[in-house]
Amino acid sequence: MSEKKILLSGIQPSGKLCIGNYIGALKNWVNLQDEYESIFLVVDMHALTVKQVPSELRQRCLSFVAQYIACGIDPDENTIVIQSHVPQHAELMWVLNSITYMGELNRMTQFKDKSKQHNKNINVGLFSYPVLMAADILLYQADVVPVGADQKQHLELARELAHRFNHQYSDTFKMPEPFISKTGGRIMSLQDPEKKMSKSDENDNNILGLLDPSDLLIKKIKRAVTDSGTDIVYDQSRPGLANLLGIYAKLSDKSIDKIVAQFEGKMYSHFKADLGELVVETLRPVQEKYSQLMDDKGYLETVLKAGADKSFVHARKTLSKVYRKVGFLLKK
Ligand code: ATP
Ligand code: LTN
Repeated sequence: MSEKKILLSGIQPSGKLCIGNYIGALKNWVNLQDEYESIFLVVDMHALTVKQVPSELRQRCLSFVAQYIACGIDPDENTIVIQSHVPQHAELMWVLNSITYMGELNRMTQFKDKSKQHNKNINVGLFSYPVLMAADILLYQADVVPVGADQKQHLELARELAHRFNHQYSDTFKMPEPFISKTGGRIMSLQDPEKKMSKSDENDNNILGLLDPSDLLIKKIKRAVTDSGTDIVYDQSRPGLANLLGIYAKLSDKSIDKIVAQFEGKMYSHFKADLGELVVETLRPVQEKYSQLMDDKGYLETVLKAGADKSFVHARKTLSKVYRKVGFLLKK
């Protein structure tokens, strides 16, 4: 194994990847990938917690892999893996289920939100979702986990379970650290800037999709909710404008102050037109690379085969240690 620390993160193949996922997660993955031994998951088992059309789920998994690579993840230097290809995720989850309290899962805000959103399908998977996420992380002894701010509570549970297991048996799991950007950790919906931008949002006008055509991206930004003010300043009580400024800052790598100075005396329409251009220019190379990759499914399958083989080695090692510690009789 290399000397580098381990980075691990994942995204559910539900909905369509959006600029929130890009800024909150993918962009950080790309920036950090060389510093760590990195594992990027497509968490298809998590996606099952809300209703999926099987053929679409299958296609979306491959499409997400292509989008990871198109955004700049280097599959030769890092591991890209589909969660269901490595059975140890589910196996470790079962062990962790037995040291997780109902009360801990009941407090999870994502569970509360998703239960409201899918009130006809509040299944056990939705409830124990954070335990599977803890298994993803602990299975690979991850040191750092780059995610958006909405995942902070889940990360805290993963740390708590690592600590609990280590204390109850003996030192087994590394303590994972969250990596959440101070700005851009929570990109908000375009039409409803009080709620987070979410790739499964039913209203497509709320999100900027990574694969949306340029004219649609520009149109959505033009129509994004702002307020009746005229000056371009950063003010949390003006959430629509603050969100657009945040997106501008993250994509241009400029500070908010610098952007505010740049647009002093200009109108919203001017700022939105510039932001539209910035988003389109950022996504153009991603979309080009994506089309090339989707024309070569054989290549994507090779990446996934290598990813599964490599992950399996890490996963088997941790799981057999866990099975031994909890007292399972080992198969000879
Ligand atoms: P869904 O709507 O399908 O539940 P989602 O958009 O919330 O999905 P996830 O798969 O839950 O996306 O998250 C993938 C990654 O993107 C996570 O690291 C998450 O924290 C990050 N992320 C999701 N939404 C945002 C957002 N609005 N701002 C910043 N980061 C985000
Ligand atoms: N729950 C995460 C996705 C996820 C994840 C992980 C993120 C599943 N397993 C492991 C980091 C590490 C979400 O973004 N909804």
